Parts: sequence; structure tokens; C-alpha cells
Amino acid sequence: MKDTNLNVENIPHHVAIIMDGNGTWAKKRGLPRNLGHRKGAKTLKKIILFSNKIGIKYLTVFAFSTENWSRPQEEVNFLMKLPIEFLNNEKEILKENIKFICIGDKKRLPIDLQKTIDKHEKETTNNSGMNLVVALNYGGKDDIVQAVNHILKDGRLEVNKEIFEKYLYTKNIPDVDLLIRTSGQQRISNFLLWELSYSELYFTNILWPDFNEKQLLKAIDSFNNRVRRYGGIK
Ligand code: V0D
Repeated sequence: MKDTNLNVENIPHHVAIIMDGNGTWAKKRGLPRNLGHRKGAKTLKKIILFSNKIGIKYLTVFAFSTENWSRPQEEVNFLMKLPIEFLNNEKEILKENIKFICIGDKKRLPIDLQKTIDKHEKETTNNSGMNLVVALNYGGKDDIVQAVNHILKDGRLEVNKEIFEKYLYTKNIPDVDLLIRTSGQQRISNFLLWELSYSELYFTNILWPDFNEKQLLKAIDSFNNRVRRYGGIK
């Protein structure tokens, strides 16, 4: 990888990515969709290591949405095996002082996957490098509703933003600075809703398996060239 020396003086604190286009990538090559997902996992590994290297503190990736259960059973089964394959194959990531956090409704995931996730979250809880947040069986609306139900169970009659946030899966995770979506669609698709209020949104036609370090720097460069007004005048 050469030519990665764009303007990187101001690295966003929290970058979130919708890793779209794996199926399209495979179809274009006459390959099964699952091979697109596997190639997507290779891209994810590269982007995790590079993000950590350039000083991104939070990287959140949308791996599996609450809507993805409606995909063909064979594809869902394959996807459910990917995280364990990923963690077994990509040991380099585990040497990098990265902290793993999973957001989403874990109770609906296969039990072996739940256990693997719990183990990695526990083992990396004191790591001080980048926080890698993986959204698994996650939905933005789903998170808000589970937060409300949790608040009601706690017997609260009123909350404010600060208290409300403590009930979200993303508690203690700062708001997103830059959201990247690959593969041309310009939608949020029930990803982080609360946390994207003031985020810069960056869309690229590049398919996720073709995304690379240079593309990430391009997105960050675009982020750096935008005026962030937070609703005020500047
Ligand atoms: C497929 C592109 C890593 C998006 C990336 C179950 C679609 C590759 C994980 C992963 C997926 C999950 C948890 C964890 C560590 C890694 C992953 C899924 C899909 C959904 F603790 N890649 N990956 N999970 N793909």
C-alpha cells in the first residue's frame, strides 16, 4: 500500500462503517455470495489494523442487522460462523491491544458465538488501544426500544439525554464523527440512530471487498474539509 499520505492531521475519534457490497462483489465475478462475505472479512481485518495504526479510537462496524435474519438460511448459517473464523484466523488483531465490544441483541445468536464474544470482550476489557465495536443482531430502533423497556423496569418516571444514553447498547461509547457506507446506497438502514445525530456522512460506490486504506484516508480527508456546525453558525 503506497500513496496513503493524504491529509491525516485530524483523525476522527469515532468512525462507523456500513460494509455493504459483498454480495454484489461476488455476483460480478460469478462467485457464491459467501465468498464475497469472506473477502469482506479480509478487508475488515486490513481496515481494523490500519484504523488502529492511524489513531482512530472507536471503529464501529455493522456486521449483522436485525433485518438480516430474512436472508436465505444458508447465508445466515455462513454469516453466523464468520466471527469465530475471523477471530481464529486474524490473530494479528488480538496482539494489537484492541478492545472488543459487541452491540446488539446477543441472546438470539448461536450459543457458541455468544460464548466466544463474551470471552473476547472479557479478555480485552483492559486494553487501551482502539475500541472495535461490532454490531451483531443490531438495529437502531431495536436499541431505543430495549432502552425504554429497561428504563420502565427500573421504575423511572422521567429521563434526560444523559440518563437515556446509559441504557443504550452504546453506553460509554461517544457519538459517531464519521459514517462511511460503501456500495452506493445512501441510507442509514437502521444502523446507529441516536449516535449519528451530528455525524458527517460519507458514501462511496466502492464495494466493501474493494475498500482499502487509501479509501479510508479519502473519507477522512473529506471529513476534514467539511465545516462542522452542530446546528450553530460558524
Ligand atoms: C460479513 C463484511 C467479522 C460484512 C465483513 C455475523 C459481512 C465480514 C465479523 C466479526 C462479517 C463479528 C464479531 C466478532 C469478530 C468479527 C463478522 C459478521 C459478518 C456477521 F467478534 N466479519 N464479519 N460478523 N462479515
